[in-house]
Amino acid sequence: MHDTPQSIASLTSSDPERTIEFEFVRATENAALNSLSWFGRGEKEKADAAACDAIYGVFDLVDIAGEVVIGEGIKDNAPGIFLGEQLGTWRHGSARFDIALDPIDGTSNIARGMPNSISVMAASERLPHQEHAMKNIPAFYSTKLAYGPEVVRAVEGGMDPISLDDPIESTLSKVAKAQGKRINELVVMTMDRPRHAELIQRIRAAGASLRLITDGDITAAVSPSLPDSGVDLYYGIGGSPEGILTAAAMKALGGAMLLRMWPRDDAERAALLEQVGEEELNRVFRCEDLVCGNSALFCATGISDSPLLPGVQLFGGKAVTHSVLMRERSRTVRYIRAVHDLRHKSIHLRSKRAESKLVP
Ligand code: VTB
Repeated sequence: MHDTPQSIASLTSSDPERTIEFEFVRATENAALNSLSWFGRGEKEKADAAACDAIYGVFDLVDIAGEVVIGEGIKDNAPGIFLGEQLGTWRHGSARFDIALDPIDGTSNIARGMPNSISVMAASERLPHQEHAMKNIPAFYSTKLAYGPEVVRAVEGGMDPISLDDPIESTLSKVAKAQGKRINELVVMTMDRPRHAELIQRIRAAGASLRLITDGDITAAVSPSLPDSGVDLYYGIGGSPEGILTAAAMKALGGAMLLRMWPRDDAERAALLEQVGEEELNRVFRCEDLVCGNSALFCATGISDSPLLPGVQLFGGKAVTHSVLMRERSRTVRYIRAVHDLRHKSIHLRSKRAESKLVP
């Protein structure tokens, strides 16, 4: 049977992600390009503000009804696009999406001119009966354990499940077995933080290699699910909002992540107990609990090099960006390399409510 114009229209209306997904690439590309002039300048707030301005600017022109359910601000007091804000024109009939974003994951890296920074967004269609399509985890930090599709398949095939309650040594054995490797061939990624001192020491004692990063645990947690990243496991305590963005990517890549809130101190524990109760505080969330249903879209553009994406390259009046766009429904993972001619390129900024040149 051939498609008719009606069937194409109905495909689009039953799956609005198909048409709007490319606007997300435009948004993260523009955020990366607009923040680039702050690279290495020690002004992380200014880089972040430039990225936000560009993302707002793109969505001011897009017909969706997007609500930011995971935004910035809670964690680092930065300028940002906050929880509850609306993105898109909200024109009558626009598709309703929950949006999670981190205009720059790794702002400190940008400020210091270091690798591992991306602009990242995720979205999930909110259906009429749903209160939310994405979960808001109120803790500042969560423990996250992320592994790739081979391990997922091994568990489906009968291997003991991976558990956040297992000692790290036994998790390493399971991951090694699932991947047909020895423990000393495994590479584990985590953030270099004092709170990980014991974890780091035990991973090394077990014989696995560590790749320590300073910041940016979305790319780190996604790495084990990418075929050529050279990373087998991500484990560590990092920002909770980053966990939701990671979950959207994992659903499209077929990997998995376990996440549990990690209160920083007794005061935060008490506040969380009051807010969500003990069961929820101790609950281990899976990606499908964090991003519900089968609508998950994840999009990122590299600002500086990371295991997920190369950073922006500038030469001869051109900027080259590398983005990844993926959706759970199709499981298509697109890598999009774009060449921007800076003499012609303009981006729409919220602050100017107009198209603006990147270079004066
Ligand atoms: C984490 C990590 C982020 O900041 O939130 C980290 O998830 C903050 O941890 O990717 P610290 O408070 O220990 O610095 C990032 O690395 C960047 O936002």
